[in-house]
Amino acid sequence: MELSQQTVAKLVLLGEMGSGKSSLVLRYVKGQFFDYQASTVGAAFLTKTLPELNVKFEIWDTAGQERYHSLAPMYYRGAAAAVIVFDITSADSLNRAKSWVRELQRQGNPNMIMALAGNKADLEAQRAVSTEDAQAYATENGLFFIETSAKTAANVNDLFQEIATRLPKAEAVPQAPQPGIVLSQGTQELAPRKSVCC
Ligand SMILES: Nc1nc2c(ncn2[C@@H]2O[C@H](COP(=O)(O)OP(=O)(O)OP(=O)(O)O)[C@@H](O)[C@H]2O)c(=O)[nH]1
Ligand SMILES: [Mg+2]
Repeated sequence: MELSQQTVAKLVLLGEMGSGKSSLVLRYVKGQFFDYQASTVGAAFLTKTLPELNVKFEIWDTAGQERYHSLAPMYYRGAAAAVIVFDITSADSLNRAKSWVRELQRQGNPNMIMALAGNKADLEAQRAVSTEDAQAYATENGLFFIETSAKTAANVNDLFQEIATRLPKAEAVPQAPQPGIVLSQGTQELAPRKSVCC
């Protein structure tokens, strides 16, 4: 890939209903926050370009409510990232986040960068998940972890910026061998990978 070529990366937000997925995206893309943010139906699509890193994010903000799930973005196999969001005031929301992580690990996209965002960090008095516990879980599972507040904007830019800086590196790493395919050392896969999906 030419170094000058723009990296277009799909980024999907997953997590329990009300954890703040839409609020994080809205804060990041538009610099806005609403105390009464409408629950997402299906999925919302937004883009954000980072000229300094030559990255364009195509952001899929999914619905936390099961009946509205739109999972298509998860199955994309190119440069991609997933932000799994939980609410630091809800231990249940961390459990839901963990089940999303397991699902993504099962998908096994070697290009996917996964981040765990502990959102609503402004609600320290109601905290139900300790930073240490969430960090330990993230480290065990190879996730990048950060606590955010869509309300105060704390760490919101950093979350997406960190993902953006990891993208080119993720692309440069040789792809993990798929079952049934043996890649000898030093050999590059030249043929485009065929996708069975979308
Ligand atoms: N205090 C505080 N409230 C937040 C924060 N982020 C989101 N909220 C509030 O939490 C509620 C839910 O936020 P949403 O962004 O709609 O959550 P969501 O994950 O998109 O929810 P679904 O679309 O239903 O899956 C809204 O009332 C937001 O104002 C935050 O960082 N701090
Ligand atoms: Mg939403």
